[in-house]
Amino acid sequence: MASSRGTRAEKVRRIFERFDANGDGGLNREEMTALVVAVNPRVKFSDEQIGAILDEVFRTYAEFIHPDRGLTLDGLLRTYDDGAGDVDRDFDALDLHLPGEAEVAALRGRADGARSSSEGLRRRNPR
Ligand SMILES: [Ca+2]
Repeated sequence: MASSRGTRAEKVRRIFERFDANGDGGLNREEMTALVVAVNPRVKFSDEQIGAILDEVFRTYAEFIHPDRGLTLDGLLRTYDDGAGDVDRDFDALDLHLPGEAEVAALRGRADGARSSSEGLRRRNPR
């Protein structure tokens, strides 16, 4: 499918933004930990295991690591390209939605206001 790559990149970007808690354009160890835990809801990681996973990612993707900010979006995209995770599965596990679906989800989950703080933030910046 010709369009799958674009959709895929968009999904990775959404995942990235969800976990870039301080919005600096990189995923530091703390943010990466949250991501790894969130996309593996059925796995109980020890601190040691998490540490090992992050060491591996930061070593393997050293060229995508910003010294202060951590793993960049390009780096995260690369980890998925390399098969480190399944974009579609992770995307669904995180209950994320692409723009078209988001409106449907908003209609469906109107009572659930807590989850969309980042969406609210975006709406405050009209373009
Ligand atoms: Ca960050």
